[in-house]
Amino acid sequence: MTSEILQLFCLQFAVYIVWACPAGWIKHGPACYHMGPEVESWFDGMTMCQIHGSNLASVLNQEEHNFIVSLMKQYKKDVVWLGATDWDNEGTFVWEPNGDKMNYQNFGHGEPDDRLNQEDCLLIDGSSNNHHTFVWDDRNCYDRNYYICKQMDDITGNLVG
Ligand SMILES: [Ca+2]
Ligand SMILES: [Ca+2]
Repeated sequence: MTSEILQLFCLQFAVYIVWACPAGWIKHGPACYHMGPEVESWFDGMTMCQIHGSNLASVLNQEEHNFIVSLMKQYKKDVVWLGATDWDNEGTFVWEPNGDKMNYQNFGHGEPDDRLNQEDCLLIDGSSNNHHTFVWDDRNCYDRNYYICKQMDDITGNLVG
């Protein structure tokens, strides 16, 4: 084995053994997820995630959406804040805190509707008492809902996001 290959092997092994999710977090793909145990405003949810080295979760594709929905079902949390707002530009949701553009969306029919001109924060709504079945909706950021944090694997440079 050349030293180059050996180095690569060691690096991969180091990444493998070092990267584990904190206790209480669930590993999926390149990230760790944690369902907030209490309802919070969007702001307080984001703060709690950040205190724990993460952000409110971004959802980058259908597979990740499906995974988070599976966690919502598992933990019996019908309505869960995600990490996006249209605070900067009404009607254009971006992933916070970096303002990353959305390349994937899964809004329910008629959403986002900015109801009463007061809905700037994103959640997944799985409530059984309306027409929303695990699709995205904008809500008042001060509403209190469950929330999900997402911590990226920082070893490969995808730092917290
Ligand atoms: Ca809005
Ligand atoms: Ca709405």
